[in-house]
Amino acid sequence: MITVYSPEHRLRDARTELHRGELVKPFECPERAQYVIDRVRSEHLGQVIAPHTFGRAPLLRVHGAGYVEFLASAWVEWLATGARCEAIPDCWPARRMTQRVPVAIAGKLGYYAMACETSISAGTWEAACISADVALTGAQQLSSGARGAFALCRPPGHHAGHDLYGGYCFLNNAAIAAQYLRDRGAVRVAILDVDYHHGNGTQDIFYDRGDVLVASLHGDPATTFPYFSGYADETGSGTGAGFNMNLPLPGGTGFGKWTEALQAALGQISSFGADALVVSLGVDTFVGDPISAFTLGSPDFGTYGALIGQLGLPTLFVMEGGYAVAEIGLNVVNVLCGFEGQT
Ligand code: SP5
Ligand code: ZN
Repeated sequence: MITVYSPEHRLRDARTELHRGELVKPFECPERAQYVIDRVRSEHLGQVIAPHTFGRAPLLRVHGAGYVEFLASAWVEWLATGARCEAIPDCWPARRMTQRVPVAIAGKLGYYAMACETSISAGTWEAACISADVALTGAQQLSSGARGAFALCRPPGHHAGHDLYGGYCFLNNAAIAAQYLRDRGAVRVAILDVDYHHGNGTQDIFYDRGDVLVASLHGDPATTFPYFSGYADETGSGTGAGFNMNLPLPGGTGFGKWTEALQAALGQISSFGADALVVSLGVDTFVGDPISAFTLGSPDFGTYGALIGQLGLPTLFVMEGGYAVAEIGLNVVNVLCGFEGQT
């Protein structure tokens, strides 16, 4: 399987993440992608290629123009205020307040943020664009007939909505890739999100659409980030009614119960009649993950990769979360090898 990778993911290297009231070194760090690419190479998964440059048009197919402008200029506008540290919002459009977009950068941060653990730093926008290019180059591989491809995206994307950033995400790489596949002739595309956290951004982008099925397995939002999205009764609206599937699971969920939920999602994807599958591949379901609460073991990742492979669909794997850094490469490559039938 071809892997798409750019070392320029390192441009996203924030110093701060708000965690339990403290500013700590971010869990979503450059070492993550380094461990994954090292494992891809040591296991001889296949060729590693650099991304092509697609520009803004494919981003604007799923994100708002004002939001993209905001991301592109946020760091420069933040520095111009005299700020000396990274950009973190401190005021939000909460219940009964106006949803007008402020002019000042401090206000825009609150308007566009769905969570404030994610600091905006020098190079964040450049890295986010390259990460989207990685996903798009992977999608292009499927359009050219590949059965599988791996987009080693960093920063991740599934928490980024139409006009929302947060959860370490800025541009929704999986959504951008799925829309690209639609625009290149796929009639129906399914997105399977196996990251520990609910893919609220992906759900947001496709919630009223029947041409892209979104199915997500995740920690119960009653107790788990992103808290305000991911309940089972969120099933889609309008022409999208019935095309959003949430499978929230309790803390402590192990591979048995997790696999039952996966089978339900795979059944839905199968009856949907997808032409292509995009997998939002977060491996923060791993037992050793520092911010998550499922208990999958490393061999389980290979087992479920094989189950995904049994769908027989052209499949693009898009890297999302996973913060047990030393094991991230093993767990990701296990999924990909399982998919290819090499366990
Ligand atoms: C892409 C992705 O996986 N994003 C995750 C963003 C999670 N950010 C907030 C995490 C809050 C963690 N709470 C820690 C509880 C520790 N027991
Ligand atoms: Zn996650």
